[in-house]
Amino acid sequence: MPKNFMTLQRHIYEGEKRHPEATGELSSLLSDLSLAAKVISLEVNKAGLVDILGFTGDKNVHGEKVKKLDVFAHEIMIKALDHGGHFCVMASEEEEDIIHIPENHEIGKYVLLFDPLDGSSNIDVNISIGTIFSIYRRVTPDGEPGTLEDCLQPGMNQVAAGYIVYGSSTILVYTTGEGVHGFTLDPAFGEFLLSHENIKVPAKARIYSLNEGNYKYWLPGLKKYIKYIQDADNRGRDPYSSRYIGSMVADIHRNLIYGGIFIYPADKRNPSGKLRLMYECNPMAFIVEQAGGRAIDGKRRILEIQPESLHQRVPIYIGSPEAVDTVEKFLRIEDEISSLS
Ligand code: P6P
Repeated sequence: MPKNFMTLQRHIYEGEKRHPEATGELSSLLSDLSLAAKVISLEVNKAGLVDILGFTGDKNVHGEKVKKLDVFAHEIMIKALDHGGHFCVMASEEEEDIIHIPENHEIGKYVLLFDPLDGSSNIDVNISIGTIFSIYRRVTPDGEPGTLEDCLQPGMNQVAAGYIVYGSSTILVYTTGEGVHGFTLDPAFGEFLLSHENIKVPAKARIYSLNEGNYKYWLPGLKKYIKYIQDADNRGRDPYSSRYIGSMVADIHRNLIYGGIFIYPADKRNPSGKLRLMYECNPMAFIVEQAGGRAIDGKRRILEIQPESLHQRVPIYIGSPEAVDTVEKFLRIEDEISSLS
């Protein structure tokens, strides 16, 4: 039996009670999100059993056309969230354009951006994957359908953000700007129970996470930083451990708990990196900052970037504050050197 039987719903509700002006709407929409998470978790965890492969075209044991799991997760998120009257508009990694609320549904005051299943290429080899969500208050007049302007807000405007990691257990981690809290799904009765209260990322990193296969494309500042952290002698302490499973949510979740830095850098091939600002980097940056960490694109705080397009990519260096401070120095020195040449 868990030590304190605090469910996600009760935790959100108690958080809102501390704000007399709260309408309870955020509690309700986060509860709807947790329902979507339970359904996706069920599907992800049985994918290997009922032939739900990573690619379309196959039929499962019921003879139904198999959807890619990320398409399935995308559809579940919309079905669970488009009729609660909370949102005026949505945006998904799986959809090029913004997603309007159906005409016969009430239009709400919030905006939802999400990556329904990040890292889904890992599902066929049983590596943890995740859902990421980011929530804003709308900036256009209430009652009207939401617009792209409602979506393209800087990350500092987020009112809530979170992720669900489908791994050895299913964990939902969220923040509404009052700390970061983690809930583990008890499949026995389908409740998310508080398991990680007020998560704080260790100031010092023990782990560094990036794809070292891209070494030849890295810029000089990053090469020097990685060499520096690998060379333990100059720091009088044990070298870092390298951990990278190619699933952003799982890599950042581990580093959040143990202390570490996750990097998807700008490099010679991808000057804007690979990861998406609106529904990957912004929500993870809000969470990590709320846990005492830092998140930059190499020069700027991720949360201060003014978005230009829905699916824009940004480089990201995120995690333990001391590690991000150090890599920032290496990048800045290199910038200064290259500006002199
Ligand atoms: P690479 C998964 O495809 C993803 O979007 C992130 O979850 C992950 O961190 C990154 O891409 C891995 O990319 O180029 O190292 O395989």
